[in-house]
Amino acid sequence: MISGYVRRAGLVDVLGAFGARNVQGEEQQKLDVIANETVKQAIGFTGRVCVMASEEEGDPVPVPAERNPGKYVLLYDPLDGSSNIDVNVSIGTIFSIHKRATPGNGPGTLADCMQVGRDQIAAGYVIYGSSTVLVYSVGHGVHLFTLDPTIGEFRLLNHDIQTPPVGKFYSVNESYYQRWTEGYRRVVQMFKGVEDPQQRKNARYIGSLVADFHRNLLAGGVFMYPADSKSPKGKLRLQYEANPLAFIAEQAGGKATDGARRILDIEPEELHQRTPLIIGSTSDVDFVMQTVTEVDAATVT
Ligand code: P6P
Repeated sequence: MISGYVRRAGLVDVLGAFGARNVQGEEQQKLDVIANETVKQAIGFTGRVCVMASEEEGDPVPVPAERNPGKYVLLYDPLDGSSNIDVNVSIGTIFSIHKRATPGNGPGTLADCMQVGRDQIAAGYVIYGSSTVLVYSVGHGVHLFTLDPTIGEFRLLNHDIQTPPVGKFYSVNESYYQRWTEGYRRVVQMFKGVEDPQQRKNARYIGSLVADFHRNLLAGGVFMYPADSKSPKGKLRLQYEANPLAFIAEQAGGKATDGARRILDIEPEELHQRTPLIIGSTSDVDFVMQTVTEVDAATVT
């Protein structure tokens, strides 16, 4: 349904700003609102979930008792990268699924939405790119499906994706270079091959998390959105961006940290909390962590 809107964005009146701001203070695009409502309605009526939390909603959305709330919890970013919609750059829907944590079978609560990432039972994303691709895991490997619009079905293309241990790409918004610690500056210099040509990687940054993550998942690479002097907690959200992608990355043999801790071990303190994110090929994530730790420790002293 969302893919249908995205692919006709210029033809039906869904482009541009909605005229309001979301709980993050971001200007909502019309497609943000449409995607959010689509997920809320479609999933809310399945009888599978007891509560949903969305990037576009300030508070969790409990499923009312009369709709027989289910035993699952859905956390989602309905349309990540929406600032790219009007210029036809790939965007995506990201989702994270937990079992309900609170007792009973009534409407779910905020507590159900505040579970640690390692307890997810499923996670994934849909990327609206040259094709519409669904990537998900239920804890037994990562699987990739492509939507066949001629029959309206997702067809399995890749079973049990393993991300390369060493990647070809590094992805970061280098315009923030001046805001980074010395450690991240050194990492990017090394990825440019300044110190050792052997360490050079191709720079690829689309500015749409799902698109950058997906390319690195398949081809190998590391995506970095570090904390910086302007965003001391980073920009990306823990519950419905970092956690689901970290679940996928680890299931595919990759790694995800906030620069110090494993993303999936971070105990959430608020629903929309932000986190720095270093995610992708294991040896690249380890290299970033090691370099940043060593350089910043030396810089501090
Ligand atoms: P910046 C899109 O707005 C988004 O939330 C992610 O999809 C993307 O990775 C990031 O922000 C880009 O942020 O600061 O580089 O423009």
